[in-house]
Amino acid sequence: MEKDRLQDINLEDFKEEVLKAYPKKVAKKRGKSIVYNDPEAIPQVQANVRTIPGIITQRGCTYAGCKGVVLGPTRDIVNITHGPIGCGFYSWLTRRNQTRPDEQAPENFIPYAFSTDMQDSNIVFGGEEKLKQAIREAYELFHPKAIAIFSTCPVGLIGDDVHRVARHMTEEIGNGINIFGFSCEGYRGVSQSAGHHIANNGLFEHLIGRDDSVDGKYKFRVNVLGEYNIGGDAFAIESLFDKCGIELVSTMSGNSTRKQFETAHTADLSLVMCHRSINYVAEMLETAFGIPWIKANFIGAEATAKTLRKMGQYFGDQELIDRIEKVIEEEMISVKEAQEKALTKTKGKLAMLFVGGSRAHHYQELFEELGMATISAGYEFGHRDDYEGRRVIPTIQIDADSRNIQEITVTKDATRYNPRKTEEELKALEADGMEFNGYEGMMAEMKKGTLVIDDLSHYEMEKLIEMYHPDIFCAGIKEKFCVQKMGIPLKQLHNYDYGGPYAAFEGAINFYKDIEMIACTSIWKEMKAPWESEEMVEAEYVY
Ligand code: CFM
Repeated sequence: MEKDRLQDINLEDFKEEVLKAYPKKVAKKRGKSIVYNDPEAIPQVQANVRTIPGIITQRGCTYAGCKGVVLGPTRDIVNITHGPIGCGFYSWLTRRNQTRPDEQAPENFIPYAFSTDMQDSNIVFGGEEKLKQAIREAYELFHPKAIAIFSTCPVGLIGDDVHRVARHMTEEIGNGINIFGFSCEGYRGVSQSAGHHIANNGLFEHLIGRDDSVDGKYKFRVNVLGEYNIGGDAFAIESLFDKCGIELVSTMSGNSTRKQFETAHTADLSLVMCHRSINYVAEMLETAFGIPWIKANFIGAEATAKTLRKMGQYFGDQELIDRIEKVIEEEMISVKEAQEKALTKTKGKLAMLFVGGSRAHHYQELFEELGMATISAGYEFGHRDDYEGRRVIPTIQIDADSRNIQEITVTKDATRYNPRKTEEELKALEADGMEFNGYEGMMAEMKKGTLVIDDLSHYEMEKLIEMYHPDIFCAGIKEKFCVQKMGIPLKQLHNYDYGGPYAAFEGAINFYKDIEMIACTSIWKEMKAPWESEEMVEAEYVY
């Protein structure tokens, strides 16, 4: 019966139907972001452009991408928001990025929200003095090794110079403290994506490559970039690496410390989980220090096995390869057991995923393992390369919004540039099927005819649900209760609601169980929104 349902679905009507409601010009623009996929001849999708005013978007701001996403998960850097209190408050802890202090870095500032709490008078007379005072206060209270300052919209509007304040306070405090600022005003880009880029530049300029010490326990040493330890994902990955005998030098930035950033250049391979938020750092590490990078995915049991095998192949050490195979074999026993149990209920169900800039792709793997079809997916702020693959990068138009972000020039480090593999070794690995510096994007792996929608609007989301009744909708807190009032369960794929980890083998098992519970209960059919069960007075506007 479920199979029939999939065949009955006619996604072809969607685009025309949804665009009808928009004014002509808006419909024309939105139309370019709504495409039908063909993995053989991937169509162009409009992405990373401004949201049309008046449309309710899922997106966040540039400050959120810089402070909340990239620097936020680091535990021993004091992150001060220079701005009104709301910006600091709403970027505080809601993402569920976890951390585990240890002897090397016992400090943990994640539970605190540091803000300059700007008032009207600071807007009129300037806020730099207040910022200096906040830094002094934070230092006196906590004696951190590093302090980062994040600019919110008013900071850019009134012209406070956070970089000058950072330099001034580094000198005033001394003691080897590292203070640096980010010009990541909320409006600086079209979404959080600009904030990622600004944060990546800052990591490189102020942290990466400052400490050459190597004190790991294993000889195979890697970075995992774009892994933010939501719900403990990075913990799951690290314990898996431990079983294989692989050293995690740095996660950027889940459960990270200042030292991890500073020693990242001592690793021999970078694995890129979230391509969108951190591909710039991967490239910089390669250019400056000679560390190759590959796209990795630890979401999904098969994807995890594939990534581990790629690591074995890269290092080319038979002992490591054997150990990896043994770990996969052992882990797969409980994975298969959990998968088979879930499959009896989940098979044939339909999913839609609208999340950020990478998870709408990665989680399709897990749904596939559950026998569920993803009929529609999209990113909030992905770029064309996240959809169509990195090969389209040279054809992406640079617009005024992208020019707003500082471009930094990275060159070979004079003393520490050390190509980890020779040209010949890289070529041989490539001939063996290994892909360096590559990402195929979401669309290459989605079925023909599925709907890909960038920067989904609230109206489009309601239409999707009304027309196709998916069994589960994956998005975030802004969408959650609207969708559930329509009788469809929503799984938050940003903070995982209360669940996780979902990465690696252990995470896959958790996901199977959670999705079986959420998507296969009949309770949602009993759900009646107030407007469905109560009498309503309807009226029309009279102009
Ligand atoms: Fe990367 Fe992320 Fe994501 Fe992202 Fe995010 Fe996130 Fe996300 Mo929310 S860094 S792009 S800016 S994987 S916070 S951990 S879940 S939108 S899909």
